Amino acid sequence: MRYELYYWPSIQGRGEFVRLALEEAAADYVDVARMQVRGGMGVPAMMRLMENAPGGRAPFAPPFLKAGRQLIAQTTNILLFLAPRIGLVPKAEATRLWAHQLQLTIADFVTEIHDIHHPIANSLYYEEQQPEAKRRSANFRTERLPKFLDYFEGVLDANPGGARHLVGRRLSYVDLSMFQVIAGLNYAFPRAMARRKSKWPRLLDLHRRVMARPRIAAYLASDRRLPFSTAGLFRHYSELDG
Ligand SMILES: N[C@@H](CCC(=O)N[C@@H](CS)C(=O)NCC(=O)O)C(=O)O
Repeated sequence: MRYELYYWPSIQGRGEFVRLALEEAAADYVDVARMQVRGGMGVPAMMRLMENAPGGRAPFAPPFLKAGRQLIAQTTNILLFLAPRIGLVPKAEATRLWAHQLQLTIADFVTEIHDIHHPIANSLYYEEQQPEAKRRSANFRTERLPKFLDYFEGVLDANPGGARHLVGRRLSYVDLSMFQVIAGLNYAFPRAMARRKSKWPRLLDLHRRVMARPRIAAYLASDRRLPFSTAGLFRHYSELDG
C-alpha cells in the first residue's frame, strides 16, 4: 500500500504526528503537498481533493490520508487507522482504545498549545492578539502545561508494560506523538521547560530515546523534516515563555 499524506507543505503542524508514524514504520508514502517544493503536484492537488472528496466525504481540514480509495481526516483518526497496519499499536481492542484515548488527550493538549498564540481568532495574526496571548501563556505555563505533563508522566509510571512506553511493552504511535509534543514544547517554551524539567524524567527520557531511534534519527536529519518555526503549531515567542 502506498499511502498519500496531504498536509500543508511548509510546517510540521498536525501532519507531523502522521509523518513520524510513517517514517518509523518505513511505510511507503508520498507527502503530496510537499511534492510542490520538489516539482510535483503540491497544494492545488490537496485543495482539489478536499473539494471533490470521494463519496462526498470531504475533510474539514488537513491533515488527511489517502489509502487506496479511502480518504481519512482528523489526525487521531488517521493514526487509529494507520497504526495497526504499520505495526505501531498492540492488537488487543482494549489496548487500542487506551492508545486512542491517550492520542485524543494529546490532540486536546495540542489545541491548547496552538491557542496560546491564537487565543482570539485563527484568521488574525499573532501580533493582533498579543496581549491575550500573553495572558493565556502565563496560565498555560503555570496550570495547563504541568497538568498535562504530570498526567502523561503518571501514565508512563503506571504502564504495566514498563515506564519506557506509554502503551504496552513496545514503541507505539502514541510514544512518537509524545516525542513530538516534548520537542515542540522545548522549542516553544525553552525557559518554562528547563525550569520544570526535573518533574518529568520519564517523558524526557522517552523523548531522548525516540529521537535516537535509527529511522527517526535519519528522518530528523533529512530534508523531509521541516524546522520548527513561528508559522507552525509550536511557536517560540520569547515574551510568551515567562
Ligand atoms: N482536529 C483536526 C484539526 C485539523 C486542523 O486544525 N488543521 C489545521 C492545520 S494543523 C488547518 O488547516 N485548519 C484550517 C481551519 O481550521 O480552518 C486534526 O486533529 O486533524
